[in-house]
Amino acid sequence: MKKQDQAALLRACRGELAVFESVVPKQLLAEIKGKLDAAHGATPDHKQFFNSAKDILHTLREIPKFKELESESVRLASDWVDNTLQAKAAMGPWFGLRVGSVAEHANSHCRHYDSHVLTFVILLQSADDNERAGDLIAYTKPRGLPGRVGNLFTKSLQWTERHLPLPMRTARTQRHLKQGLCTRVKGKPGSVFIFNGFLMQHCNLDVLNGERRSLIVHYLDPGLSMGLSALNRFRRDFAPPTDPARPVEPIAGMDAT
Ligand SMILES: O=C(O)CCC(=O)C(=O)O
Ligand SMILES: [Fe+2]
Repeated sequence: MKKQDQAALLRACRGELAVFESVVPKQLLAEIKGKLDAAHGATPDHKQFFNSAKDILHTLREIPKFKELESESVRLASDWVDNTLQAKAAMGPWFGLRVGSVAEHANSHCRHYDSHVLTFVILLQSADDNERAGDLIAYTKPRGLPGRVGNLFTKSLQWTERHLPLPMRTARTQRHLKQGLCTRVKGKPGSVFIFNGFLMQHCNLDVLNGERRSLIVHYLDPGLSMGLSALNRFRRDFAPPTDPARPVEPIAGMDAT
């Protein structure tokens, strides 16, 4: 791996955002889109669509650059857990497809920390509008290490914010952008964003037109959220409301294609 990529991954472990452009080739993006469109149309609950996450992850692992980024960041993030949290973390990965659209405002401008130490966001498709395209908003200053109680307290505050009306959540994001507290990460389809979501607060803009699709992969859950993570994630993005289980794949399968 290139020195500069490794340095970016190391900084990501400490709470910065690492962006890798053009990881997924255009041709493959088009193939994935074709499959996802068909899966989306298959049933009204879009179950087949959401169940495609695992296949997509496996397809991405056939890209040498993706595989390298995945194994190196998992290695570095595991070291970070050992040295900094001094806790045992469940490896995962947990994965799911996230869709941002004009019909999905409940998930927009919802600031949060992930319960996991390592998050991959693979942008599969951008929304049409330039201004309100569901872009990732990344807060620039990582938080200090919270204890279990502090973590739960923050989570419940953020949970409360989710229930504020969208205009209030939007105004807050706009204010924070103006104050330079966060940055807007546009990315293009094929970009991969890697970060320590346990330290780096983030959210997404709303979408005015079209659909933004991302594959989210979380690794390393130190168990500091006492099950709230499962609830959050389930409600937020990880499955259609009828599906109670989040997809889990053992780490032993990581290199399997
Ligand atoms: O789709 C994205 O850009 C990020 C989604 C996210 O933060 C999450 O699912 O935890
Ligand atoms: Fe997140």
